[in-house]
Amino acid sequence: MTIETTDHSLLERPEWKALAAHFEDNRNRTLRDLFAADPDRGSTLSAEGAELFFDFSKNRLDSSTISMLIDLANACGLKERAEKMFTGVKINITEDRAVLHTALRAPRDTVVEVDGENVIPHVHEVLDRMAAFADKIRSGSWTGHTGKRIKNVVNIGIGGSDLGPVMAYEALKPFSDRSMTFRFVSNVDGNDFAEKTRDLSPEETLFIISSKTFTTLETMTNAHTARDWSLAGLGGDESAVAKHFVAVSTNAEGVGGFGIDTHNMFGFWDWVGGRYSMDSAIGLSTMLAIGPDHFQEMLDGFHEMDVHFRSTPLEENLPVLLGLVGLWNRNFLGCDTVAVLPYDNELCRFSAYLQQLEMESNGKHVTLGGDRVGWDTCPVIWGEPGTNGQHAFYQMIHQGTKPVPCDFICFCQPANPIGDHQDKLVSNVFAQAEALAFGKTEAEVKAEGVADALLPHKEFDGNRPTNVIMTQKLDPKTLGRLVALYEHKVFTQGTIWGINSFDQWGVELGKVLAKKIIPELSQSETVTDHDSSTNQLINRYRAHRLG
Ligand code: G6Q
Repeated sequence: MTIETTDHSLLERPEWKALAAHFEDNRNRTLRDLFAADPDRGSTLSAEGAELFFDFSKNRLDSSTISMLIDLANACGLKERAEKMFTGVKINITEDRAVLHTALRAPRDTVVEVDGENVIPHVHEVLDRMAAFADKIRSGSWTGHTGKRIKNVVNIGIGGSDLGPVMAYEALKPFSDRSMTFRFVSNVDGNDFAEKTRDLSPEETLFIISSKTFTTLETMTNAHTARDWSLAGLGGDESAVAKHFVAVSTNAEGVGGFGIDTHNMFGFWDWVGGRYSMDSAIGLSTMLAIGPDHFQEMLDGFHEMDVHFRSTPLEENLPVLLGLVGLWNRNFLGCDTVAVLPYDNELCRFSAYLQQLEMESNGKHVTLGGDRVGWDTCPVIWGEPGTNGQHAFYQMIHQGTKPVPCDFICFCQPANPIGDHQDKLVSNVFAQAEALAFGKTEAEVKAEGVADALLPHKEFDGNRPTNVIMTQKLDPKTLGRLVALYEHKVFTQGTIWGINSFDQWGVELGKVLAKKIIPELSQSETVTDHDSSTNQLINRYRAHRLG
C-alpha cells in the first residue's frame, strides 16, 4: 500500500488558520519593535518550573501568539494524549506498545498498568539489582577472573543504547568515581573498539553489552570482539566471561546464547524506546560511574519534570512552551534547523543526544492515520557547546540567509569554580542572545566610523529567535530535568503534528541492504545486481580491500 493521500487537516484547523493570519499580520514586527512595545516582555515571556528558568522572550511572537498556540495544543488534545502516555495506553500504534519512559522514574508506590499488570515493581526490582551490582563493582567486592578489582567499564551499545550513557557520563563526570575508567564503544568500525581498549587490561575490565534487542549488528560484532579480546587476555578460560560481561537487554534468550549468565542481565521492557532509555538499565554505566544515590537523584530530576509536564497549566508548562515556540519557528517562520548550544563543556554530547531524541522521534512524513503530512515536521537539530561554537559556526547564525533558532543552556554555578571563568562563559550567552535579537543597524555601525564600503558586511540584521534555559548547576537532578524537558517537548510537537514519535521505521531499509551487501564484498564474482553506481562502488572496494 502506498501513501495515497496528503493530510491537510492540521492546516484546516481554525486554530492553525488563526495562527497563520496572526503571522501575516505581524510578519514585519521585529524583536526591536516587540521589546519596545512591552517593557516587561522579558518577564511576561518567561516561565519557571522544576527549578529551570526558561526565557523565550527573544522569539518573534507575543503573548497572544502563545495563547493561540495553546489553543492549537488543546484542539490537538495534548493534555489528553499526555495522560494516555502516563497511564500506559498503547499510543505507539505502529508497534502496538505503551510509551512509558516516565514509569522508569516513578516512585515505588506508583501504579502504572500495562495489560493489567503494574509495571512499577518490575522497574524498582531492576533498579535495586543494578544498585547492588554497582555497589559490588565500586567497592571492589566483585573481582575479575584473576581476582583483580574491576577498574575499567566499557559500555558496548549504539544509538539509544549509547548516546544517553555517553552524554550522561560526560555531563556528570564531576560526580563519578575518578579511580575508574569508563569507555563507550558503539561504531562497527573496528577502530572504535581498538582505540577504546588499547590501554586497558582485560583482567580489570568489565563489558556491559547494552542492547534492547541483542541482535544489533554493530553491538553484536563489538560484543564478540570484546569476548575474544577478554578471553585472549585471560588465558582462554570460557568461565571468565561471567566475571567480565554483563548485559542490559530485553532479550534473555539472546543474552544466554552469547554466554552471559542471565543472573547478570538487567532487563527492561518493550514500552521503553531506545532513545528514551538512558534512565532504564541502559544507564548501568552511568550508575557505575556516579553511584546509585546520584543515579536516583537523576531519576528524581526526570520525575520532577514529568510531574511538572503532567500537572502544570499549558501557559506555564516548560516542555509545552518549548515545543510550541519551536513549532512556531518551524511551521510559521519556516526555520529548518535548531541549534542547541549548551554553555557547559560537560554537556559536550548533549546536542548529539538530542539529535536522536528529536529527529528519530519526529522526523516523520506520515500521520498516525497513515497519510502523508501536509506540513513540516522535525527540523534538523544540531549544536556544540559554547563558547567554542562562537569561533566556528556562529557566523552563519548571525549573518546567514535564514534564521537558526537557538536554545542556549547555561548554569549559574560551575562544577569547577576557577577564577572568573564562569562569568566570562555565561556573559557570552547573554551577549549572543542579545546580539541575535537586536543586531546592529547600519546607522550604529556607521557611527563607529566604519567605512561605507564595509557597512553591509558589518551590519547585523538581528531579529533572530533564541531561547535561554538557565538553572543553578549541572548535577544529576538537573540533567534528569533537562532531558525530560526535551522528551516532553518532543511529545508536544509530535502530538500537534499528528505523528508517531515512538517508532523509527526509517532506519530499517539501510540495515537490510547492508546485510545483503556484506557477503558481496568478499565474493569472487563481480557484483552486477545493483544500480550502476552501487555496483561500481562495491566492485572498486572489492578490488582494493586486501591492499
Ligand atoms: C532508538 C532506536 C535505536 C536503538 C539502536 C540500538 O530509539 O531504536 O537507536 O536504540 O538501534 O538498538 P538495540 O538496543 O536493540 O541494540
